[in-house]
Amino acid sequence: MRYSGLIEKYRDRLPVTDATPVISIGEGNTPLIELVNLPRILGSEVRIYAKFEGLNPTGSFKDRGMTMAVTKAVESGSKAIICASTGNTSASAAAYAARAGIGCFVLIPEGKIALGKLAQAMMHGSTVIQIQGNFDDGMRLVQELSAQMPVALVNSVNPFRLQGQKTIAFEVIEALGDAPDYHVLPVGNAGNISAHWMGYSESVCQQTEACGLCQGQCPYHPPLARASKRPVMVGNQAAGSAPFLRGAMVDNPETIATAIRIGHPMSWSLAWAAVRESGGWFNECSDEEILASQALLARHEGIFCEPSSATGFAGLIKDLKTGRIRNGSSIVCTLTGHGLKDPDTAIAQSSKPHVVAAERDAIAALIARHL
Ligand code: AN7
Repeated sequence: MRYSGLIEKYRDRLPVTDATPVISIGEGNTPLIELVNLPRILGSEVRIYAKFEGLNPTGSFKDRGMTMAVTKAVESGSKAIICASTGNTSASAAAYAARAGIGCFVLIPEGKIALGKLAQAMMHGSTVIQIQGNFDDGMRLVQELSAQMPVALVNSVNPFRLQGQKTIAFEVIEALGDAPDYHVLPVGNAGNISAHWMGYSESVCQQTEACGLCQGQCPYHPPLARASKRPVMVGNQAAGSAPFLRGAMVDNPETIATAIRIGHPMSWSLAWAAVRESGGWFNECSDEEILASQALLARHEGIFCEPSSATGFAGLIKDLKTGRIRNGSSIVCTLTGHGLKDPDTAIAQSSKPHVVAAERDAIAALIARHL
């Protein structure tokens, strides 16, 4: 059957009815790519799978939540949506609003969002409002504005966002046949780690101790996703923007990973619950570590994710080095957004192209030097 988006696929586990007007651009169903070179290069005997969310319609995991949030906004009669964003939410909101034929207002921090994301929000026809403030300022403002005006708030404080995003766990379980031992990912506003945990929690058979993998026969077992356990959740933050490591909100977050430049995460309690209940933890990674891990994925696995996405992998490298994640483990790493979103950061850290005459001999000499 033709794949037509995650709401159709998981409608039995999402808050929709037959009358709900589904707004989809074919999101979800992203590949789970086993890393074939980096475990050896890192000297670890583990299986690492990258869930490459950069292959969603607008290039990030935000589409999973946005298909639900915009669907429900349209169902309830909204004619416009609004969000604050570090970039990806605005790109996704703009695209789904365009698809639905409704208005879209996005508040972004001036000068602090990656070029590709700005291009998307503009191209999809949203009203782009650059604020002289950061994401946390924007978040406060859109909460106030949506309470006063007829615009539906589609940030992850909208519960339908997490409902859509939880489907990533269903897909991982289907691909692996069970939950992995560990699931690592970057954390900014903390909606995604909360949604992952929700998805895993809904997939695990409550009767596992009694019946093992019960093949969907017991009433607790969802029909599509079957897991015997939930993974340990590891959340990773940029060091300059790490409220979960500080144990308190951060007022002036800074990091090259602009998508997670967030100091006052909205899903604070849910994220702590995910980490505590799973026996997990948070890591912080420097900007240098983030860029190095982005380059490792690009150069050794052919996977180009954005810096914020690489933060999850940067944290994983630390945990493998310290032995906190043991040999023999299976690990899923969510790569939240595509590297093409942020060409400036990619170009700045790569070696420059060679400029030569358009002559065979000159090029041949260059190739010979690099063979
Ligand atoms: C690539 O777009 O918050 O912890 O406004 O774009 O669920 O916030 C983006 C967040 C990780 C963090 N990776 O996820 C926004 C925004 C990428 C992101 C995160 C974001 P959450």
